[in-house]
Amino acid sequence: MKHGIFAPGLIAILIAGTVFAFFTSASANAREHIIGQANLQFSVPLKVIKPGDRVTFVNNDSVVHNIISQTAGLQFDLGVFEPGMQKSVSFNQKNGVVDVECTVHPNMKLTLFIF
Ligand SMILES: [Cu+2]
Repeated sequence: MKHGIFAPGLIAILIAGTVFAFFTSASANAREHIIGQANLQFSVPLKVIKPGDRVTFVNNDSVVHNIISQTAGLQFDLGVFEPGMQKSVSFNQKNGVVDVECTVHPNMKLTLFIF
């Protein structure tokens, strides 16, 4: 009956490996861009990225942020995140100009150019 005990774990490992392989192959050429938030501003006002790239937002402030985009077709909402936390968003195979803002701090603006 050892087989019965180990099978679920083995299946889980196989599934995890397959998922990992899928994501690593899909993002083989993708880059990660780190954009900080400090003093209630993004670390850069604009950034050029490529389709498939990922942007990681790092909260270096002492207050929460909630970073969003309402740009048609390129919307995202990272939700409220605490000082010291980071959240990422991937832009999958789509060109565009993304207006990024913070719902907590209306003066925080960032423009992402994806092409
Ligand atoms: Cu904010």
